[in-house]
Amino acid sequence: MPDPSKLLITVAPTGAETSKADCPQLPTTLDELLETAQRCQASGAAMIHVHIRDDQHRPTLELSRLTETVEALHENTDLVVQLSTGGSVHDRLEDRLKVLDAGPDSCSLTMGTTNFGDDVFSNPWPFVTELYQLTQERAVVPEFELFDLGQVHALHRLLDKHGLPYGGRVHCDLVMGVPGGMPGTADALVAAVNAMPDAVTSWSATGIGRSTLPVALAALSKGGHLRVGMEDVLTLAKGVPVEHNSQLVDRVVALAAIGQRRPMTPDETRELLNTRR
Ligand code: KMH
Ligand code: ZN
Repeated sequence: MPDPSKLLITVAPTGAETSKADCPQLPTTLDELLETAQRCQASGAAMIHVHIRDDQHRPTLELSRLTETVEALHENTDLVVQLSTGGSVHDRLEDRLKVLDAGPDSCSLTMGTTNFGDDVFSNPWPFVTELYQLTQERAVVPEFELFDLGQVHALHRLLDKHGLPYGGRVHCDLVMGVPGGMPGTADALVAAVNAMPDAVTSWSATGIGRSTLPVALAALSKGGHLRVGMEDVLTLAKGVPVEHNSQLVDRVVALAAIGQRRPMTPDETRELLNTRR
């Protein structure tokens, strides 16, 4: 039984949506990613959700770069390494399936197609089931990304048909406040958590943009874990840019302390998620 006073903090430092030109402090090179990862770990993060960039700072799923990134994160940090299989809205489904070849501990797995601002984040059902079965074969622990209530329902369907993930734990992340998905409100969070399958063993939440604080506070109140980072929010307050991902980790560590919750270590997270040793 996991200790309810412990808080898993996942940092999502880069994402695929923000350009380096618009945000020079966004970690886009491997050196910048490692520096961010180390500082965020020191601040209290235990898992890192990784999107990588090419030499021109554009999102890429190039396998050799992904593999090098996973190895470098393992060598230079203790963090649980979760690769994004969502990539950018422009990535091909076949390239997103190949992400698992890079050998991450965990990967994101989005439970359905979502309007994503003016774009479409495509996750057709056959792709979801193929990726899920691949995670089972490759011993990679999926984190189910839930952008709306319908995707919570889809998780019931997936688990009913294809069984539990590798390791037997079911970990979800509510991604809230995306234009096209569920709003980043306490009401939506409670509805989504209450609709989750009984098999869910842990969940975190993240609120995009201005919803980051309401979602973090609601998740803490409801006993959930947190994801923070510049993938999801670029300001600390109106007109105050995030200069480093560790500021976002520090802020939720402080919020959690008020609620008498302490950051979970990477090893405790490996136990929680039952990742491959
Ligand atoms: N960049 C978004 C289109 C994931 O990492 O799995 C998808 C995303 C979700 O960020
Ligand atoms: Zn992502």
